[in-house]
Amino acid sequence: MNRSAVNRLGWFFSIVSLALVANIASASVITNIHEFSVSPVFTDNFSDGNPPPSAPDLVGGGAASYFAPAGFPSGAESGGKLQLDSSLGGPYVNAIGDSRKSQFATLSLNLLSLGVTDISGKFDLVAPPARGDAYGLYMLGFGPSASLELDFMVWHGFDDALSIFLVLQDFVSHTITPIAQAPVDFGFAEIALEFDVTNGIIGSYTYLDNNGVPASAATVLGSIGDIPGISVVETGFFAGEAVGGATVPEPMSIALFGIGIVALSMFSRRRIS
Ligand SMILES: [Ca+2]
Repeated sequence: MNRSAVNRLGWFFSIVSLALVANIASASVITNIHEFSVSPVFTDNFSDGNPPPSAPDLVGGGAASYFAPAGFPSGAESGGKLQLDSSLGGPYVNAIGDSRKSQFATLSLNLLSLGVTDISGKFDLVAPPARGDAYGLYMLGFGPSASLELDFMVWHGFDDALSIFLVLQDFVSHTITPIAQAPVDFGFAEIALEFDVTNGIIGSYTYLDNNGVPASAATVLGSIGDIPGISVVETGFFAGEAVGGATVPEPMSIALFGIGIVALSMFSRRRIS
């Protein structure tokens, strides 16, 4: 296995895995994703009954596939929705080594080579049930000098606050950096999460009605510049839960946030598309 493959495996086994403090009550996160779009090359409407790793072809007919190591059970994709259930996922650790259980699907494409401008997902807007639970989108960056995961998610925090949360995990420096956070309005049926990658990476969200039609204006949550040393960028969606046993105390998580913010300041801007 070459170094690149090792790096990628490291990524996949540490994916979507945010957990920071003690007193974790594990609970499965269950929601539906209705659409996953990587504009302008790919859209999955989850309408053919074949869950990931099966994927629609790219626009123009090129083959695409998901990397979904835990798989999805038959029947998970039904009626134009794919059910995400963290309890069916595998065990992983996050950038600071806390245990997570996540079900996810990564679109196995190098976005850098495809002129991608926008990545979005539409989800049923449910409350992640327990501390450390989340669902949403992520982007992965691989390179000789960086191993990064940007998570954009509906998050049940360790202070019990429910929020829309943009977070950067660095698996080289072992830091987790919060980028931006906003309260969730559960008065809507669905939420669209979107990464605009045309100039740095901008995360925005839009509330939707139960037909997936926008019911609010798009709101920019936060942004980061592009990151040097990244040679491959992939993206996907997930549901994940914290697994009991983590013992990092609350003040430690605050200290780690501070370290992460210092790490972030070292990034320079670079277009990824
Ligand atoms: Ca399908």
